[in-house]
Amino acid sequence: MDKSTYYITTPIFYPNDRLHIGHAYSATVTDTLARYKRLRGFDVRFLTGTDENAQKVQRKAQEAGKETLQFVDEIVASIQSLWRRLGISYDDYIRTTEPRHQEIVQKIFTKLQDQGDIYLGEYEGWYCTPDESYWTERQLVDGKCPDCGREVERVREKSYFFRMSRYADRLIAHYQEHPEFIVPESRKNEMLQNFLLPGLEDLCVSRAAAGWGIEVPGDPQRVIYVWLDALTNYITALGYLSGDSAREALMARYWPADVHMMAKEIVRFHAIYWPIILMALDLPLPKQVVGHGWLLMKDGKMSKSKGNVVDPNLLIDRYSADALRYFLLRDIAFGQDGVFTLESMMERLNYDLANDLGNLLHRTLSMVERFCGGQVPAPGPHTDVEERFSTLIVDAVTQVELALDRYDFSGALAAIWTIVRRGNQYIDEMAPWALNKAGQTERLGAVLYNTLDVMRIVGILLEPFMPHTPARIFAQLGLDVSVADRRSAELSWAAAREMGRLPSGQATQKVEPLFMRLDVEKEIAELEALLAGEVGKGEVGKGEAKSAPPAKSLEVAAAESPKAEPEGVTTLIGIEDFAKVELRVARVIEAQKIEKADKLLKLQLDLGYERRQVVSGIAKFYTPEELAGQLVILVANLKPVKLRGEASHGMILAASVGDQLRLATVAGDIELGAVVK
Ligand code: ME8
Repeated sequence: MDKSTYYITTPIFYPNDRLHIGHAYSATVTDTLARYKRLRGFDVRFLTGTDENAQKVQRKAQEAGKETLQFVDEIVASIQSLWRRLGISYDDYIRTTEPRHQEIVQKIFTKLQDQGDIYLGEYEGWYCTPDESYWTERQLVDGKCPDCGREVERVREKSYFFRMSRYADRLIAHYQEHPEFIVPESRKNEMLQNFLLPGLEDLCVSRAAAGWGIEVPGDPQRVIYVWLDALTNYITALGYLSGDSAREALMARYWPADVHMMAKEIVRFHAIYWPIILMALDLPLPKQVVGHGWLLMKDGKMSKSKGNVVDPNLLIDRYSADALRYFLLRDIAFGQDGVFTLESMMERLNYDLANDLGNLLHRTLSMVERFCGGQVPAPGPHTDVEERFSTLIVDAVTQVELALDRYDFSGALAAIWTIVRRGNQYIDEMAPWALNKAGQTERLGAVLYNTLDVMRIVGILLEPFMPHTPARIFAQLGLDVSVADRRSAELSWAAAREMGRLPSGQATQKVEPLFMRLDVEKEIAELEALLAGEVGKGEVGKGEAKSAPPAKSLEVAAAESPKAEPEGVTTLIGIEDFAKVELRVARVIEAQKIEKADKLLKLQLDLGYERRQVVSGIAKFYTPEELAGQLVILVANLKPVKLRGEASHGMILAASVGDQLRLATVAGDIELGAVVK
């Protein structure tokens, strides 16, 4: 039986400057879906590319004093190199300057003209060059572009128009019959209210030629409007109308697209104009148009003069592509805007990757080396504990699948992390070091086998999100990576549900940390210096592309960002500020006095997945004996400090008024390490 196909696309990006982490986010979510579908056995086609015929690209080349195509070639090379480094597994990269695209766009234009969908008229109105968008007087907001708020240019020229109005009713009916067409659904209402219901105006589909762009067939005075040209990339890349049967077979196999992925500002073009163009061409419509949120900076817009443009290459150099991908996918709630901060990235890398994931593999392998001579031990019979663990894994895999079906990347990773955290707890509870001491060799082997096996499962589940890390995990588990490449049975997606599929007897590899723990303060200082350096470089370099206008989305964010509160007033914080504080439930294992510090107690805390020492100023209110066994709430992501020579990794919460103090705790039973929010 033929495999089901899955055709997914990113927007084609304007090559007018190097891409930033917002673009990297878009490519990463698309890639994650493509990889996931491949693992699930789909015949996947993943398309990305560049939208090169835009006027603003030509203007940027002129500013840089370069011939347009040469300018574009250089940027395209930088984009392709970034995608390679980030592990973006596209099957095809389309450049709209390629003949395979340009010739077909002209054929499409002629076909639409012959059918009477395109006619010659006169355009009088406004044009936003940064957005490459036409606007009517009525649509402008305070005389500016309603999308990005920038200046618009008055245009009056003979132009070709597309009779959009012909298809508006069919499009509205399509929305009704296919409620899943636009994700999230709120955007559908926006399309209906703002564009379709008030009456769709005919779209101007040409510009006066200025030496760049695709010529209107038979009219060298004009070029085809860049959005008409750009949108068709999704089918020209599949050989539509190419006359080449091998290439047209791609069209037959993959069209209609399953998902067009993009950020919210261009949903309008994909949910209105693109379906109408397809209707006019008598082609089926894509199954889904998915608009994600924007990646914003803490101080609003990303601009080189502010020194806050984040080049993904810098983060890949320092932390690896997988670390960047993990952060983007885990930290941003899909569909919503997310604020990028170096602090939150460092925290994710330290807590989730170095502590939780890295530690699980590291401590297990170290014990296998110490107790089992560096060989994967034999599995033993499951006890109730393993049965429960196995149920947790099956549930988590289901959660990952459900989450990915609704584009909830963060939720999918959180589900994988329930396995990782349980793995660490399992080690704590089973205490292999004690089994070793007690000479319970078989049980010891079984426990370590299970933990290694859990790493196999985690490795499989991580593949769509972090394409480089699983191979490293598998290699350390002694699995031949070439076997992993061939997707052997124990590394298939289905095998992630089954404990006990790891072969035993093979030698594990030397312990090599997956992710390094970072000194947050030092990292941030160094990164800020590096980012500032990047700005300098861009501005000084003669003949270099001048700094880009800030990404539109980031500019809008600045305009919308709330003003600072006046001093002396309780500062309201957003949920994103609160979310920075990681509160967790911990149990006090023991408390001790600190010599010559009568206010301080040194506490050993159990967080389920790790032990911590915290120094707390509660000696006047609690005795060490009273504290032992208490459940407390720990601020788990506080920078470590030294108090009276003792390291303190966090702070426990207490309520205090006057000379009273009471520890904050949680009512009832809850797993150690549980997040308080
Ligand atoms: O619009 N956060 O190209 P473009 C998240 N050529 N995603 C972001 C982002 C941010 N801050 N900034 C950019 C175009 N993006 C047209 C598309 S498609 C036929 C033509 C991502 O270079 C996001 O996917 O301006 C957004 O939709 C896209 O880049 C816009 O890229």
